[in-house]
Parts: sequence; C-alpha cells; structure tokens
Amino acid sequence: GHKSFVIWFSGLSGSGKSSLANEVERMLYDKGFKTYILDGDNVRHGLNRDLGFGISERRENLRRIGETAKLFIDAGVIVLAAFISPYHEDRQMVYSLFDKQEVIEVYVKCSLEECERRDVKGLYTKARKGEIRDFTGISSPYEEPVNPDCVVETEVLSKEESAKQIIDFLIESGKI
Ligand code: GGZ
Repeated sequence: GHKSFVIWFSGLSGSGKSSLANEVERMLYDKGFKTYILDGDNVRHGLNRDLGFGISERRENLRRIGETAKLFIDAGVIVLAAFISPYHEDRQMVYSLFDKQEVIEVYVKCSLEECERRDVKGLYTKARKGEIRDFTGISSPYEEPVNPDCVVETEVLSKEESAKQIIDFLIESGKI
C-alpha cells in the first residue's frame, strides 16, 4: 500500500492552518485514510507545555513535534502538522528527521494585514499593545517558505477550495 507521510502547514497565526488541516483531514477520512492532526491546541498544552516562544523554545517545540510525527508515520498514519514554524532553518531541521518523500510542505499564505483584521483570538491586538512578547509578524519574524510543495492562498480561496488544492497535489504526486 501507500507509505505514510506528514503534511507540514506553515503560516502566520490566524492564516488558517488548523482549519485547513481539519478540512484536509475530513477529505482524507472520506477516502479511507487514517490521519492525525498535530497543532498548538493538542501539543502546546501537553507535550510542550514547558516551552514558550523564544527562538530556542520554538526550535525545541518543532523538534519534538517532528519526532512525534515520525511515530505516527511509523504507525501508518498520515500526520497533518499545523504550526507557525517561522524560521527557515528550523523547518529544515524538522524536515531532516524524515525521508524526503515523507514530507510535504504547505505554505498557508495570508497577509499579516488580513490575519490582523481577522484577529480570531485577539492576540494581534494584545501583541500590538505589547502584552504578548515575541509575537510572530509583530515583534518576531516570519520567514516565508522558500520552495514549498503547495502555496495555499487562504485570503482568496474558500476552505474547501484550499483543501481541494492539497488533495489534488497529493493525488498528482502519487502520495494517495
Ligand atoms: C506566536 C503565539 C505566541 C507568540 C501565543 N507568537 O493563533 P494561535 O495562537 O492559536 O496560534 C499561535 C500559537 C503558535 O504556536 P506554534 O507552536 O504554532 O508556534 S511555533 O511554530 O512558532 O513554535 C498563537 C499562540 O500559539 N501564541 N504566543 N508569541 N504565536
């Protein structure tokens, strides 16, 4: 059968990573695949609750997530990992944990202006007031993926169109 893999979603807070991962998961489930979503909601409150948002802590956050994703891949589960993962070097570090064909990088592209306008959790407002330090896009950098497998423009596409773009890529590249 098909080998398992991880879809790594990178993008700003509020760009739509988690909701896109959820929609892709729904479509994969309909096709009979076993999947698991790793995102801030289930990782930063548990496994990585000791980590903050400084440079070295974000790096350790991603390293542990990568190692966790490997375990799921070994178990034959498709992993959808949705993390800002703002640093180019850290993303390369995570991807190096896998075989090349086991990682699909998706850039969830949405302008800072739009993410700030959405401000789903009110975090951008807090960051602008200086109530959250090292906030990605405001007081901490976001380095755009250089050569992602997919660029999904969530600012112009619906959730369904965005997810379909990824499913189509998975089919075209023989992953599913
Ligand atoms: C960025 C922060 C910060 C700071 C708390 N910077 O929109 P959210 O709330 O649900 O997603 C963000 C999440 C980012 O965690 P990640 O593990 O994805 O980040 S990284 O890959 O860089 O390690 C946001 C919330 O945590 N959050 N403080 N300072 N996002």
